[in-house]
Amino acid sequence: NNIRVAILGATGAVGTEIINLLIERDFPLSQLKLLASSRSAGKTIPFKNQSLTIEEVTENSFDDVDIVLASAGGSTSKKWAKTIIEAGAVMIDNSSAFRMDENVPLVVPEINPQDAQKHQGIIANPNCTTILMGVAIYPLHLIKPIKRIIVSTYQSASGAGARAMEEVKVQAQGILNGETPQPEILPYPLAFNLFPHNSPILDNHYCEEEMKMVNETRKIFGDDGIRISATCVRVPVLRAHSEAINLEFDQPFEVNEAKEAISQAEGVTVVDDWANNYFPMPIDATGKDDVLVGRIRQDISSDNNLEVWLCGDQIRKGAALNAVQIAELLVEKNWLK
Ligand code: A2P
Ligand code: 11C
Repeated sequence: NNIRVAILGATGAVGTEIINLLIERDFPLSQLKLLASSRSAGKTIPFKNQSLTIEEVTENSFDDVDIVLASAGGSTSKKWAKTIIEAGAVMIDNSSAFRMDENVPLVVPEINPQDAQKHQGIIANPNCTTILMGVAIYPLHLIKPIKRIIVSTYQSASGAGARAMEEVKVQAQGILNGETPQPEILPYPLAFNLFPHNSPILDNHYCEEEMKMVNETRKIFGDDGIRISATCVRVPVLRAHSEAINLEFDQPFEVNEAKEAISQAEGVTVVDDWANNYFPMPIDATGKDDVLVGRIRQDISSDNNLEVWLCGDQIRKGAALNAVQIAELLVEKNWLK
């Protein structure tokens, strides 16, 4: 065990899960440094049979580190990227800060592991909705190229961070007690409600989250020609995202062949029980590494289209797990430098 890792944002929803995954997957650590803001400095977090102290991130935090797993938001990633690279570490960044930078590989290990080798100090972890969709549909794209994707998402509170998850729980309890919800982290009450995704609206009337699905999917698949339209919605689920996806090919795709291809793929479990109307649900996806995929069916309105439904743990495969898999890939292939 010889890899020195730092987690930037170690107290957050994703950071906490990264710590669990490093233990669970027996990552070859020689040192683990937990970094966050001054708000958390001095707090302790249990790690195996020790207790690790959270440190405030400073100029010298990365001097003795090989890999930085960053999940403290885009501005924190931008602030520290140069320091991390100059210290000789590789930053695996969960934020959107560098994803579309042409010098930064955007990697889902089940799809484009080879891109990680080209890094110049930063590798970006894609947006959660993009990762979950990608692992589910890439096996089909390999057989018959996908021409167009229409996707609607049902995104959990976890995508907005640990404090948003807490807000929904407290809100639900309050509403049951007859109180009027006063949201602080999310823009509107989410308990017993839903709303179009809370990321900024762009000039084309899509929100940032929707355009991430468009641009990031094209970059990961290495195919700028795929036409994609997304509608992203925040729903009162704690930590797994769901997606309804319509895929268009330039010829019919036989449903059984599609189901077989998805079931053979890494990182995916098919849950497709028509007899019992039992398909992927967020409660079943929560805490699981695999993306659950089902309701794979012919689109009755178009011969060349399939419908697919999925649920995936937003914090695990959607963020922390994908980042840890990238770290494992770098170690395994000796691509750290
Ligand atoms: P802190 O707990 O000290 O605020 P989440 O996405 O769940 O909201 O988590 C965000 C993570 O990013 C937390 O670990 C948080 O630490 C960390 N963080 C936020 N702002 C900064 C900052 N300016 N510098 C370092 N870490 C930060
Ligand atoms: C959400 N996917 O569920 C978002 C959060 O680009 O990493 C993460 C945004 C990002 O709200």
